[in-house]
Amino acid sequence: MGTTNPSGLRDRIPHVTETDERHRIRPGLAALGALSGVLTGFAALAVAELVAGAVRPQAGPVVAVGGAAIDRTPAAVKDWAIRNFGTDDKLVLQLGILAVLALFALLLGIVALRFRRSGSAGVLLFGAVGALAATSRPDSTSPLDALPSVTGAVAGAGLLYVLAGRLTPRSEAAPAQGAPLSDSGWDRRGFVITATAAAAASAGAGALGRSLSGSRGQDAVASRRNVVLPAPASPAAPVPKGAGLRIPGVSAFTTPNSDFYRVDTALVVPKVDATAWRLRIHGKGVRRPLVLSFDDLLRRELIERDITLTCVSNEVGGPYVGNARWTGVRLADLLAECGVKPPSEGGPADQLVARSVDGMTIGSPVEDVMDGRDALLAVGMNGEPLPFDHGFPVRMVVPGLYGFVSACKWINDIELTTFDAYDPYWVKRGWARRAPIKTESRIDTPKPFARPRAGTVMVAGVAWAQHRGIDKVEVRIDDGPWQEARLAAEDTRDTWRQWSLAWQATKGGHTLTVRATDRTGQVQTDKRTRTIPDGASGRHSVVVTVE
Ligand SMILES: Nc1nc2c(c(=O)[nH]1)N[C@H]1C(S)=C(S)[C@@H](COP(=O)(O)O)O[C@H]1N2
Ligand SMILES: [Mo]
Repeated sequence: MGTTNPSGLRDRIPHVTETDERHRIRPGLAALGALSGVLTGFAALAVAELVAGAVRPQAGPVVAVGGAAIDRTPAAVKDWAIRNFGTDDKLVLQLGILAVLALFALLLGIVALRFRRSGSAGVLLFGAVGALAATSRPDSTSPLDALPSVTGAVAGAGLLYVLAGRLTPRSEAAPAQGAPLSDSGWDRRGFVITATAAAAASAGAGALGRSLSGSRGQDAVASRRNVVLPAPASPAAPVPKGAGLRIPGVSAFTTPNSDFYRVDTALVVPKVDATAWRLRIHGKGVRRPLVLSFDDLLRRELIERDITLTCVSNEVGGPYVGNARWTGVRLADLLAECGVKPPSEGGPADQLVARSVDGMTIGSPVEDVMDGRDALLAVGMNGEPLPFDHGFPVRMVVPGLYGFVSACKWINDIELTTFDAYDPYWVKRGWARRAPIKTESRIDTPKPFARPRAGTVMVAGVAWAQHRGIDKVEVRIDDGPWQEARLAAEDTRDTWRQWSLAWQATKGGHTLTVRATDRTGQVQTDKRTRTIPDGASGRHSVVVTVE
């Protein structure tokens, strides 16, 4: 056979100029190389998915690399993604990762035509990246998390090696043909068989992996189904009849769980088995550290409260705010039992850091949590156990604080520390250490660029200033005077409040602007700020054309 290099070609010296016809890759062949590459990528991901289904769904390369990407995304980009893709941001990210992978796989497939081993080595390199990402995720507890990426890459590398072999001339000892890297001389039948078999096997492996991943959460699903929430010792008063104005287009007063906004960094929603769940409370000034089971929590006195949650990434006029009836344990009581004192009573810890099963860390002021407000370890949302998306089995909810400094989902650890000693996840990424919710209001109807008929037009929406309460809402048409809106009945000062104004609309273009005043007398500022670092401020305006 003479001396052949790994690609099955005669010794080839890279710096020799490419005038030699033998070394040109015909477009048709390049396309087949690209196809091998894409098949390789597909096979590698499918095998990785299958192994991840057996090991841990979160250890799959796309989820792991996606998670690592989310953690490294600058605050401004994350905000941009939330703004433009909303809750689809995660889907967009994963599609982006797949697109990049497909592109590189395609290139590796072409490279492998000439440098067979390099092509396979490239695949292994991608596997190494996936393995590194998987094992360095905060929720990774075992080096086994590298397995999906490693096995996937090995399978892919092998497949590419074989496919590239089929595409290169079977025998270099046929010099009479000049053996160009062309459509001739390759193992057409072998390629088609291998490629088809690989594609079919990959599809099967991928599907099996998916169903394995899907069925892995069964214990958690069963544990959620078995939860019976005890009646709260301190139920919430019924929502006042007048709290919902029943004006079409205005958000429901109580947001149904299925409509509740979701913001988190989890590409795979953690499925926690409540029967195995434990919460640890420890740290500075904790005289009696505690480990609680889910049943321990349910046996305690439960309270039920309406609390409106808001995300710091909510733009003025944005959708990331929702109101639910939460059931849970009063966090301050639990902390007091552990011997924790707030800073105002000489306690050494001023920051409570909540950790979740997926490695999120969220820091809240101990003073706020213990100042008498209804800070909860919530187990129920609108009368049912927390949905998985919203933190099953247990999450925190603190009235008056943005979610990123209070509302840890899938919580499993509470550490008392100081703001000086520790910066949690979002703070490390440029967000504020402390972030009370800003007084805000939103016009829900009419919608921007609506074309209502001249006459009476209902302008209505919601306003919130959690834990201070809404005192007044005013609407301005164009540059006219501020007109006081009718306020719906208040549920509690921890909830949002609906408002409406019957506007005598005249033909033409108009700008509607709203502002709220909270119970401290603070008027919603017209000073526009970005969401970073501690929440957007400014006033919501809607432009309409009256016909
Ligand atoms: N474990 C975990 N908890 C989390 C987050 C997260 O990314 N991971 N995001 C927080 C943020 S920024 C907000 S606004 C609320 C949103 O809660 P929701 O998704 O139930 O609406 O959850 C908070 N709790
Ligand atoms: Mo948030």
